[in-house]
This record gives sequence, C-alpha cells and structure tokens, in this order.
Amino acid sequence: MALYDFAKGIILEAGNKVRHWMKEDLDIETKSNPNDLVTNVDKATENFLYETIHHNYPDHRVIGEEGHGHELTDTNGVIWVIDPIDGTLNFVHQQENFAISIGIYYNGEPYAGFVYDVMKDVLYHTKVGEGAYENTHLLKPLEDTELKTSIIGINPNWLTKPIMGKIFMPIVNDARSARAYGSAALEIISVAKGQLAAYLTPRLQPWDYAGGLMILNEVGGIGTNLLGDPLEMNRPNSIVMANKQLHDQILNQYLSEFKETIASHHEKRFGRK
Ligand code: 2AM
Ligand code: CA
Repeated sequence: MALYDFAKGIILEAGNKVRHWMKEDLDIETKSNPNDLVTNVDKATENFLYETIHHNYPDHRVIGEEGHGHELTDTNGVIWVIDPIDGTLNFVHQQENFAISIGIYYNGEPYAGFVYDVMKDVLYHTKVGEGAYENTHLLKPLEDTELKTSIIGINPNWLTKPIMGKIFMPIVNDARSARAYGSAALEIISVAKGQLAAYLTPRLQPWDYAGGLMILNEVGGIGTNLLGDPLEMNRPNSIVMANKQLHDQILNQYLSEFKETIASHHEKRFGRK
C-alpha cells in the first residue's frame, strides 16, 4: 500500500481508538507545569501510531510529543512527526476541539501532512504538490487580506506576558478581532481554510505544526518564525502563519521593530536565535 494511504488509514484508526478510550477513566498527569497536561490516551495513541509504523516500515523514524525520537540528529529517510493529541487541555476539559497531527518528511522535504479533527471526524490532508483536502473536498487557494479586516488567532494568555504582550498587542489592536481555539494544529487549519487570516504564537514544537504547515503551504499560505525564518521539523520555534499578504504585513509593519527582543526570546527559550 502506498505510504500516503497507509498514513491516512492509521490516523483514522487512531482517532477511532481515542473516541473509545476517552469514555473510560482518564489518567491525567502534569508535565512541565500545572497547566501542561498529558493523559494515558495521549501516550496510548502515540504508542499505537509508533508500533503500527514500526511494524510496517521498520526503517522509518518517528518523532512524537510523548517521547519517541527526540534525539534525532539528521533528516535522512522517512521521518514521521507526530502529535497524538494536539490540544490536550481541550481534550481533558471539553472532550472536543483537539486533533491528531502527523507530518511525514522524506530526506528532509515535506511529503504529506494530516490533521484529524477527532470529534468532528474530519481529516485534513495533503500529499505535497497534489492539493489539500478536507475529507474529499479540495481546499481553495487562500485569498490575501490586510490586518484591519482580518480575524487572527492568538492565545490571550500571551497578551498578559510583559514581553510577548508588548509584541502582540499592536497586532491584536489593529486586527478586526482575535480568536483562540486551543489546538495549534486546528488553528493552522483555520488559516488554511481562510477562517482565520493569521495564527501567531511564541512557542510551538514541530509536532504541533508539521502536518498543518504542509496543508497551509499547499493552499499558498506562509509559515515562518517571528523573525521570518523558515520552520524546521526538528526544533521548536516561534510562529506566524498567514495568507501571503498578511504574513508580509505582520512581519514588516509589526514584528520588524522587535527583532532583537524576538531573537533574545529564541535564545532564552530554544538556546539559539
Ligand atoms: P498540546 O496540546 O499538544 O500541548 C495551546 O494554545 C496549543 O499550543 C496546543 O496546540 C498546545 O499543544 C500548544 N503548545 C505547545 N507547546 C506549548 C507551550 N510551551 N505553551 C503553550 N502552548 C503550547
Ligand atoms: Ca500533544
């Protein structure tokens, strides 16, 4: 079976398992801080995906949020970048608005992206270069917008932080309005569908954005860090994703004056500029 169809099959199967497992008792643990949660379902889903991939494709490598492959030092061959549950807080508190996210790379190049909205049973997917789909429906190329007529995606928690608040506040202020959905993968998909014109955040891991970014790129959207540099599959970064015109506007009119502050944020959080 072709790799793309295999990936589509296992993400749907994983979603099916999540819908079953979440009816049983959830075992919730905290990770880096009291609001950073992981559940037995996050771990079981990643294990299911890892084991199934490993069984069928022993030479493929997996980077997963819940522990697989974080020591990756090169990008040769096929690499799966997986978030078993993106939006764990929504999963725990709302039992919806979360996704399984998968990006597959071949020799460092994007090959296919998948974001599965588990409770809506909607799969967003692209085989890079062949169009992006919402189930079987082809997504249209993005239209350009400007900030003053745009709804943007940004988590309000960041506006309360002194440094990020200063950087993001003028953007929120000049936008038509702002929204926060709590799953980065689904927020990126909202940009790819034109429902949000942009999504900004100071810190994501590759598994949060790998699948979504491939889908966004496929409809002509742009994703970089807050300095305008490309995003990579094997390290965390700050994020601005948007249609092309708005991406240019946000970088040139709003973020360029904070270049040094952003670079020092990168250095502090990620150990590099
Ligand atoms: P997660 O649910 O997989 O942890 C919440 O705003 C979104 O940002 C979620 O998609 C969450 O992913 C993601 N996220 C990842 N790292 C984060 C961080 N360090 N701080 C806040 N949100 C983070
Ligand atoms: Ca996760």
